[in-house]
This record gives sequence, C-alpha cells and structure tokens, in this order.
Amino acid sequence: MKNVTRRQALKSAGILSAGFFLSTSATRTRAQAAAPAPTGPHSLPALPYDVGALEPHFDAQTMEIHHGKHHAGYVANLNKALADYPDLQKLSAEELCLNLDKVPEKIRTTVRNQGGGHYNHTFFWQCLRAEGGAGPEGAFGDALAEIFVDKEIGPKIFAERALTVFGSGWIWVSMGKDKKLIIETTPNQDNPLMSGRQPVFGLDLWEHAYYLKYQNRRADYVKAFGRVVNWEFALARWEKLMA
Ligand code: MN3
Repeated sequence: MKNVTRRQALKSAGILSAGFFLSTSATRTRAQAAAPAPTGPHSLPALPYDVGALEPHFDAQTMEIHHGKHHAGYVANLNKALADYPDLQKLSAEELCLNLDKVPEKIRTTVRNQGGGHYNHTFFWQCLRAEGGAGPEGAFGDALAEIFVDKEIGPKIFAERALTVFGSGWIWVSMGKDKKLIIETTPNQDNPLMSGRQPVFGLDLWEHAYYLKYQNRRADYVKAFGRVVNWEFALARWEKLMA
C-alpha cells in the first residue's frame, strides 16, 4: 500500500513520466533549473561521524569546510565534467580512476583531478575515527611493522615520507598485485588506483586539510592522524585485498 501511494505521488509529481528518464541535455537542463544543488551521478556522501568527532586532533571547522566545501566541490566539478558523457556517468569514482585511459582526452585531466578528489575524500573519511586506538596486532600488524619499522604510525617512515611531499598531495599505505604493502605518495588528487595498486589507508596532505589548526606544522598534523586512524577500517581493507 505504501509503495502504491509513493508511486502515485511520484507520478503526479511528474517524476515517473517517461521524459524524466531521458538523459538528453534538455532534460538535464530543466532538472538543474528546478534544483540548483549539484545534480548528476555523483553525490557527496555524509561524513560517517559528526564534524567535531575527531577533536582535538582534527578540528570541527576544518572537517566542516573540508567535507562541505572541498569534497563537495570535487563532486560538483566531476558531475559537470561528465555532463555530456552518459556512458561515463555510469562509472563509480573508483572505476573512473581505474579507467582514465578510456576517458576522452578533452576531460581526462579534469576527471583525474575531480574524480580522484571525490574518490580520495570518500575513502579518507572512512580512514578516520574518534580515538582510533593502538595499531593493529596479528598479521596486518606484522605487515605494517615491515614498512613502519615499528607499529607506531607517527614517528617513523610514514611521517618522514609525508614531509617529503612538495605542494599538494597524499600519502598512502597501499597494496600491489604482489600483496605487499608499500608507503607511497601521490601528487594532487592522484591515488594508488591510477598506478595499479589499492589503498589500504591514506592521509590528505593538502594544506586545506590542516592549515586552520596546524598552519605550516605538517608534522604535527601527521602525528595527530596517528591518533584518529580507523584501524578497523584499515584492517578490513587489508583482509579484503589479501583474500
Ligand atoms: Mn582534501
């Protein structure tokens, strides 16, 4: 009964009319005129926690701007870039990152930057958690220890590598086809997917991710990250990739 009512409501609102499903640019223009919010295949996912949940390590204002403005901007610009490419609109941000060579040259750089930005931030929010706790034990802990030297994420190689990124970029722990973990850095909004690897967790090193609270002190920001790593998420990623 509920479904029928909902269907009738949608029908009377014109949403179920045949024209709505036509992906012509005329239809899209009308839809945009009716709703100025970013439309398109990609949408901004909600943060999996409150903007203030990671205080005092990551401050609420930074999280709010980072998610609500920066990430939202990547989503809006990605949708804009894909407006005339209905086939590409069917691909997820991950699929776009994995298939950049199939994206027409005209929009390839934009899709790389904006699609990468959308994928990276969606991934990054999941890498964070209030009171992330101690690093993982077991086989994942051992695999990490090999690249971190010890299980502390803050002081060793990860942090040193994070400081070597010049300009804007990311640092990742990622897995190649050989199932080995590596630490890698990427410029701009590039990510491991674009080089045939899968991210296990990552850290945004753009100044917009930390400047309000830490100004130029990137090392302090990386150290703070060590307190809010969502190790459950990282472990789940690792287990899935190892399977
Ligand atoms: Mn960012």
